[in-house]
Amino acid sequence: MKKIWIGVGVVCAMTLVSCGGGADKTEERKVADAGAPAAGGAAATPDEANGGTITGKVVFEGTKPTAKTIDMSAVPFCMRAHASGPQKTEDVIVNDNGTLKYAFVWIKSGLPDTNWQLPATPVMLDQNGCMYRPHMIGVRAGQNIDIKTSDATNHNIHPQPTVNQDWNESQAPGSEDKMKTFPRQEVMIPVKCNIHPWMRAYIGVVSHPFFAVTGDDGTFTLKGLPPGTYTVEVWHEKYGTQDQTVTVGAKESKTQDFTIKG
Ligand SMILES: [Cu+2]
Repeated sequence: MKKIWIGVGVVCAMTLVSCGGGADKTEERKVADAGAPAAGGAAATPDEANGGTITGKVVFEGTKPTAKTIDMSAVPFCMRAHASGPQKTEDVIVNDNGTLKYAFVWIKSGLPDTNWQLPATPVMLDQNGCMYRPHMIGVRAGQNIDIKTSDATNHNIHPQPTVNQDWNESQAPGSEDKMKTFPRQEVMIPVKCNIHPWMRAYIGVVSHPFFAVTGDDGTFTLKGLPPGTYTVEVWHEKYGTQDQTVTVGAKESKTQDFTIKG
């Protein structure tokens, strides 16, 4: 426990913006305890029948950036994997309906202090065609991440957290999956591969179940929220973060869209 406190102190010293006030320190403290088992009492699950819902979409505004072709020519295996069409960059994907893909939406603050049940199933992260699939995942603090490789070439998985512990492991073709967890909330952990510099994934680690990654329609739904006032944050790897305050009652559904300017 003492070790965790020292760790939080260091993080606060380095990120003065997010750790300036007393309220933020309380938040950091909760964050530090996110993965710890609760002392007694059954773990809660979101009450989807009686809870509130926050839904919306992440709209992109501006000139749509053009995805670039990734140059994999240095590694013939990787290039052959995309023989039918070159792989494009995934840092900004604007969907056909004008929304953003791979935006991470989560409840940043406002939730009661609850011991939320951890899902038993892991979240999959594959290395396929020398790309991380999918590009972004959301996972609970303490939940397993099943890291697999579908490729006949060596990879190296190198998450670069600032709140959790850094690690760096190679994965050879045909080797068994790696089960990994991050014990502490952290939005966001970039993941690189030391062998293939273009490989990038993002793992959002959250201490509760209310988060989503936008897909091809750019929408998100956070269901089963206890009635309350929440800070909902969207995180995007290129456009940063945006917060909105949303109050939701029991069985109430609120729509809160985000507009990200390109
Ligand atoms: Cu790789």
